[in-house]
Amino acid sequence: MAPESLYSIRMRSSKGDRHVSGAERIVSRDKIETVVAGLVPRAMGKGCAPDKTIITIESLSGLSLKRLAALELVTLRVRNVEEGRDHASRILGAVGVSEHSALSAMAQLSRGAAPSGNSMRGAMIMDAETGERLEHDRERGVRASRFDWSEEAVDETTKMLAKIGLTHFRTVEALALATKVAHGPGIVAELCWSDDPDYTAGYVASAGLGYVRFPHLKNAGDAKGGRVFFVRSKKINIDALIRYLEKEAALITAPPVCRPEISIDEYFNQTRQ
Ligand code: WAQ
Ligand code: MG
Repeated sequence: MAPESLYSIRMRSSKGDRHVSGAERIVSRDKIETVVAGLVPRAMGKGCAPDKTIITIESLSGLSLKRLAALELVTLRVRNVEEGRDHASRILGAVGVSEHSALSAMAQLSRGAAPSGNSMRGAMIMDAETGERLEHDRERGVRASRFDWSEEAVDETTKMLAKIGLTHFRTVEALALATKVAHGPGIVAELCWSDDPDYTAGYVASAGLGYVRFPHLKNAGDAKGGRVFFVRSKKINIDALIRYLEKEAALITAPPVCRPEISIDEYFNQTRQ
């Protein structure tokens, strides 16, 4: 579908200055009412009732729209957080994120990467080599926005993920976000784990690696989470990257190749072939 007939719908709910929930959709004109109606219970239904919810409906007419195939998805078998983070750091290393940067990113996510000590609303942007933080606002970070699955691709993806036991909405949403981010100008890789205390899985992703999931990147009960976008800062225009992440629309139009759960050794053996 041409961008002329598509709309970006964004929902954000908050209580005081605390972010409660958010959602991103890109849909055709005839789906707007249904999609908005579906976002309202999502905003209001959280444990913590928001005092303000903003829903934006924006035409993508005249704006650029990238069509992308979802990153290939694989889950790495890990027994605990230590193993998860250790393997995540090794995989980041394979695409050029220095050990120093990977460890610093993980330490900051664990601590709460915002200066206030909370989790950020958006992501850190970090130099893959030096670990220097480059985002302009360290409290908020950079929010990837204006992305979604096409209708056909999301149905197919949901079925494929269910077949390998992945039924949580977080996986489908994170895969779309990671696919958009991985195609950003100057992105080396992404690292993420949730700030939901009950959700321990996380991932590292890049255009070359695909989406590599880890069942444990943090301990259950821990409410500190976040995202880090690693970049090659000497080579990139940071403002162009932020514009891509926040403003340019991306529609994920093809489902991922889904691989069964494997060990780190199998992972490295397979990728070497
Ligand atoms: N752009 C940049 N950063 C974001 C965005 C965004 N649109 N949304 C959230 N973040 C940051 C923010 O710091 C959050 O605290 C953090 O990421 C985590 O967000 O099974 O659910 O929505 O494969 O809690 C990953 C594993 C789940 C999924 C990630 O993230 C799987 C997740 P959450
Ligand atoms: Mg969250």
